[in-house]
Amino acid sequence: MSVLIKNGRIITASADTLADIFIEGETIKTIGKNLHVAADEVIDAEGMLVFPGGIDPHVHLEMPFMGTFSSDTYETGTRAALYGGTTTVIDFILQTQGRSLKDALTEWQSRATGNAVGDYSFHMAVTDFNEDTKKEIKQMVEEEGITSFKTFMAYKGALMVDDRQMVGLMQEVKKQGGMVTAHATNGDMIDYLVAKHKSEGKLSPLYHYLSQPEVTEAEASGRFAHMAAYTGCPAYIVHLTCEGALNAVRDAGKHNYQVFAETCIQYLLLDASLYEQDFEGAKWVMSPPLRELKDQRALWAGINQGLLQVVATDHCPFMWEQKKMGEKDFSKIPNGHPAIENRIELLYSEGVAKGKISLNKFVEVSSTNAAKIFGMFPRKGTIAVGSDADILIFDPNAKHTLSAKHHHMNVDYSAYEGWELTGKVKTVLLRGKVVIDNNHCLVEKGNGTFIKRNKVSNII
Ligand code: DUC
Ligand code: ZN
Ligand code: ZN
Ligand code: ZN
Repeated sequence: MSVLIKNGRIITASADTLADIFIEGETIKTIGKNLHVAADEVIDAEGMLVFPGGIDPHVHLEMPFMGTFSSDTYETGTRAALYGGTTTVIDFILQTQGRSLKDALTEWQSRATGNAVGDYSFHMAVTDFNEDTKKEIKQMVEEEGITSFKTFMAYKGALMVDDRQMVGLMQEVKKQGGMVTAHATNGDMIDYLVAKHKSEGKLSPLYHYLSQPEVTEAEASGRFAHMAAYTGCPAYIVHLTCEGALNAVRDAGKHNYQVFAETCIQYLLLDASLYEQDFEGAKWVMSPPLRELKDQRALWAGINQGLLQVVATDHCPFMWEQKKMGEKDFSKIPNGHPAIENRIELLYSEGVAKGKISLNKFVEVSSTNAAKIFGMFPRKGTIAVGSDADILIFDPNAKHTLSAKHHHMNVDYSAYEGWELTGKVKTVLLRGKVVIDNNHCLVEKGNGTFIKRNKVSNII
């Protein structure tokens, strides 16, 4: 099977070229002007932008969490990702305390294998680092292609690791050529504030926000960055939301150490005023919570200064009925919001079309940097000869409105209901196959494959 994409404006992290792309099988064969080659399928991309397929390195599909499961399965979640121009996602395996990493991997494989529609990979969340787990790190890196290890510095009792475990994990992961990532918030401080608010009868979603003030994230981000610098372990902060945490990343640079960091689309676009309504605010109850306008400004600046390399989603959807588990107590609202399908279009519309980031930066933070940081480059994350033909053909002028009425995520509300966007996904190719065309999905579950990742390098 061969495909020729003609006349598109190809944007990568470093180039902007009018050219044709010839694809044979799953990979890109030739890129050049006015290619005269016979192809089974010809796509005219005149007037369109042609991007590498999006990579969302932070999603939670069918995740057991807070007494329930996030509502998108591998099938619905990766399909919705494709509709939104994201061809590869990285999900999180959660080790249960007392269980092996291998056991957890087997559980996640049973949910993903044969069900994913788009490509996927796994991070391993280590929640219990001990002598047994330590021995498994090498196997994960060398045999399973799982090279990033996630830690939670909050959610004490279920997921949180203490600093003793963190430093031990960092030393081992560095030795094996991997990366440690962190949900960097101070779990003890948060637990104290949650208990205090509850004892005062303050139970609405607003108190979820007020229990996780900026300092809880700034402090933990700084602590994590210092432990990374001390151990020399490649490190990455997930879902960074605020100016204080950004300054912790900046501070690492002052110690001549680079800590990679990701923000998520919601922290760039939404703010904490959404919690000032009754239970409706539960739609945006996530951890860390939405912040202030000054934090949004800091995050856009952080992207342009290269301090934040990735814009992900932390996609972790729950049905409204599930959110209602916390109707009488904010601490029981399952944390998370749906965005896997909306990330690319939101970032283009609110970032590129509104002049906040360049087209090249858009590609960097939506695809290329995640591929580089997490060991998938140049197979994924760029448009180049030999790379997987994961391609997003995007109409920069199409206007449309986001709504739960027509999204494809398995969740009954939209966190962006009624948002009017400029720029829309038109056609998506995954490994050379057209998977989305004008809002139709052309492939079934089982189309997605697991992507083994390489050891992590410290260069991007
Ligand atoms: N935060 C969320 O909002 N959901 C999933 C896990 C997390 O850390
Ligand atoms: Zn998190
Ligand atoms: Zn310092
Ligand atoms: Zn998460």
